[in-house]
Amino acid sequence: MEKKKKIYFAGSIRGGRVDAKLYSRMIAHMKHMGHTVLTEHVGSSNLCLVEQGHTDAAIYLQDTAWLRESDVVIAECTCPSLGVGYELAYAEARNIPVHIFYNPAKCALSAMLKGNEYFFIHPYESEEEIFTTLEELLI
Ligand code: 6K6
Repeated sequence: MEKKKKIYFAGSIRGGRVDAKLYSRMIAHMKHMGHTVLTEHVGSSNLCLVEQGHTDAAIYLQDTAWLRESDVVIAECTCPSLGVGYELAYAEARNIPVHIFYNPAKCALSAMLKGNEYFFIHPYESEEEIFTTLEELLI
């Protein structure tokens, strides 16, 4: 029987919000599959308003707790982000599986991710490919 997963979705926030709508569609797709996405706010369109209520220390404590609780990390890394890079290394140190999506037409993924055999790397050309891959790996 299919196991519903707790997913930590990682995507750029202070690194830039150019792909925020894509994050939101990826999160909606994973929820539609019946999984729990612990970090839905990463796809939120009015982040500035929401961000005001949280201290950085509270964000760090909450996110690292969610990472430890997660079954898998799904990251969209086309827009580079220090926070996402940190989260990926944090997950690796705790043996949590990490899947990284990026569009090679728009960015050159860091060698620190691409060169690390621990990470499952998924280059894509179209958004449809992302959804197909998510369905294959989240069964
Ligand atoms: C609340 C709601 C939306 O935004 C907030 C406050 N900010 C953050 N809240 C939760 N997680 C955050 C916040 N800022 C960064 N992160 C985490 O770091 C997310 O899990 C992202 O995957 C990652 C983004 O890092 P930066 O360096 O691009 O900000």
